[in-house]
Amino acid sequence: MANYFQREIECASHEEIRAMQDEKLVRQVRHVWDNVPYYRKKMEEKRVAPDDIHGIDDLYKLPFLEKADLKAAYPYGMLAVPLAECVRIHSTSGTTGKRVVSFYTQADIDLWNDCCARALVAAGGSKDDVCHIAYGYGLFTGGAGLDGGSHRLGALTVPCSSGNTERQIMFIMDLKATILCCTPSYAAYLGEAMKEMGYKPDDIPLKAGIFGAEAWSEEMRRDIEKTLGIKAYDIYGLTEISGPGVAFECSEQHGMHINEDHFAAEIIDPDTGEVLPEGAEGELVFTSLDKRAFPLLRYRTRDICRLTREKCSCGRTHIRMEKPKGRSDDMLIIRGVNVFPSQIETVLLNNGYAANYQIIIGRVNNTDTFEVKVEMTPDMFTDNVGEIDERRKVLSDGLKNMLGIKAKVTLVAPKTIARSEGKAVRVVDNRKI
Ligand code: DLL
Repeated sequence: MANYFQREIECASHEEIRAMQDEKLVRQVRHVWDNVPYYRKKMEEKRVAPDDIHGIDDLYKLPFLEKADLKAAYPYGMLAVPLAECVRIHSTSGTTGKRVVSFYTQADIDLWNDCCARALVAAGGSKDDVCHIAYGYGLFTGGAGLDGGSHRLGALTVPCSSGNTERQIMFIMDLKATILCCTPSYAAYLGEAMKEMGYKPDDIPLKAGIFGAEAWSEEMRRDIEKTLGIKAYDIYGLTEISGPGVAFECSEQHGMHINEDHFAAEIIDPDTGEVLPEGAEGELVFTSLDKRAFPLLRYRTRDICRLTREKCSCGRTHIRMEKPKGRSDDMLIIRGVNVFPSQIETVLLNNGYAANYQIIIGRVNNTDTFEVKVEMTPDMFTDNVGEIDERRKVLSDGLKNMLGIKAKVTLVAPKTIARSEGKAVRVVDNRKI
């Protein structure tokens, strides 16, 4: 029997959800028009006014927002309420230029906490759990988001934040943590460290993990589930739209339910902006229906995925998004071929490697060089050159089959590629174009 945090909303009929979205969108467009001159100007340029928006079917009439808009409006240009009503900011982990700053009223925080509580309940969580949070706390939304959800549930929250792996493991074991929240790459690293310390999956008290903030493959899920002895659930979100909990996986582990009462989702063709039908692959676009301080309409996420309304046996009716297969702006173009890091990861994990790898791209004589550097696992580590050559060939063939282009495969000793406590750094692009 499935548990829900807010059954009346999570299991509402499609008609009920639409009616909710219709009403909220009309209100939200008016709120933005009245309070955000930057977006009002964009609407005027597109010759659309609040009176043209009667419900969710009119969403396509509204202009898109992109990261460039948020940078242009930095820091206060997208704020839709007086500063005195805001109680918090968070910020994205951008590495260049100004970061995006997102604002929250207390009501915005409350609805975000509800979304994260829904995710925890969908992963089997309740007030009886000990929820160990190893997402970073601070400007990043991971720590604060799951922390809020765990409090909302009444679980015992362990706000460990990221870093200090030994201390993390000590608290997980001593406090008998049952739910682990962190990035999938850090979960894999924790699993590896615990295995080395001699812990077997049965010794580890964890039963579930809520992992997101970066793309991860099904193979990586299976690996983490095996080493930690847990069920691993995906969670998705972005700072601009609130943070983690925009969508989350249920017991079916087959796509993430989008919290449709708060966020309307569309899939568009990233080149033309045209809205694509359900089931088509394209760029995910979100409209925030309830947020008051930072209410983004038609925000282009750059994440590439599909949506489905197929019935889910967990009983939730909210539309599901598949695992994003990458970002359109993370997509690498190598010798003219589109390559997503997740495709490379699938080949590695299918061949028995862990997800410890780096993709190194360069350019020599106007031709791209493409190297995949992979750690051997301790079991496969050897100095027998023939054996290493054979392994390299198998991987190289697998990558060629998956991507259609040839990569130079370099096998390195276990633990020689730097680990990350937050989002993993997988790509080193040395091309100066
Ligand atoms: O990563 C929020 C978050 C924290 C989500 C903790 C889940 C757990 P940002 O730093 O703004 O926010 O990065 C957002 O990360 O557009 C995706 O490209 C990527 N991303 C987030 N979750 C997933 C996921 C947080 N489950 C960007 N799978 C998004 C794949 C993800 N990519």
